[in-house]
Amino acid sequence: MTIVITAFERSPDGGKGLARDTRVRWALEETGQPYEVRLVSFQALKEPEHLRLHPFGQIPTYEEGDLVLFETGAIVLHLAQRHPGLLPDDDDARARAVAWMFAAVNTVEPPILDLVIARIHEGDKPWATQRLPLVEARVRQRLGQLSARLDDAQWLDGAFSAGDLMMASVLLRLRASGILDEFPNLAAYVARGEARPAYRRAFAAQWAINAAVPQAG
Ligand code: GTB
Repeated sequence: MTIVITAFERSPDGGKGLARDTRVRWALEETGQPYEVRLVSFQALKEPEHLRLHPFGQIPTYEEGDLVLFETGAIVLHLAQRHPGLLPDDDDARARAVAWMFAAVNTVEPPILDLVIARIHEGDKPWATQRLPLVEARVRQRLGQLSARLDDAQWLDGAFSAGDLMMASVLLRLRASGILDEFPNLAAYVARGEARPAYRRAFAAQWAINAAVPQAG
């Protein structure tokens, strides 16, 4: 059954791999699943045809026969449960890998998204200079905790898992801020993720779409 995902027709990041289809592509590559991509414009995201797939009018979506999924955590978990490569065999280790997936999207990603909002979308507000340090402090607190847990390990809990895939994907969004580099073990962790052949294929696939399209101002 052909797997079809959706991605931005024109990603605002110009192909830096920061839009969330990249993590789904990465999981598809890690698990060796061929897939097709349907490109969607910002306008089409909010039209009924897309809203039937994604109630919030976003990318990515995932279609596999009659199964339609949204939310990257759920899509990556689905792939990891159905195919070898992203979850350990041992039940307890599997549960811990899933816990790291949730930690990525539920504990680490929110302050990072706050920072993106504070810098990009609220940067011109009169209160932005007061809020930004508070938001940055919350990001640093989470990264400090994660950095302490990772210590000098390669991955968060033994072998590379869907938990690492999600965590590295979430942390990637921070690189432009410079904050990731304040935590050398986390910067190296993300770089290890990016060096994986599956990530490189995923990145190249989205780059091929976005780098070919002239970006708006
Ligand atoms: N929780 C959902 C998930 O994990 O699947 C969040 C999905 C989501 O935020 N999708 C975004 C979207 O469709 C794209 S990834 N936004 C359009 C809309 O809401 O109307 C977020 C994103 C967008 C752009 C960049 N960038 O340019 O760097 C990075 C990330």
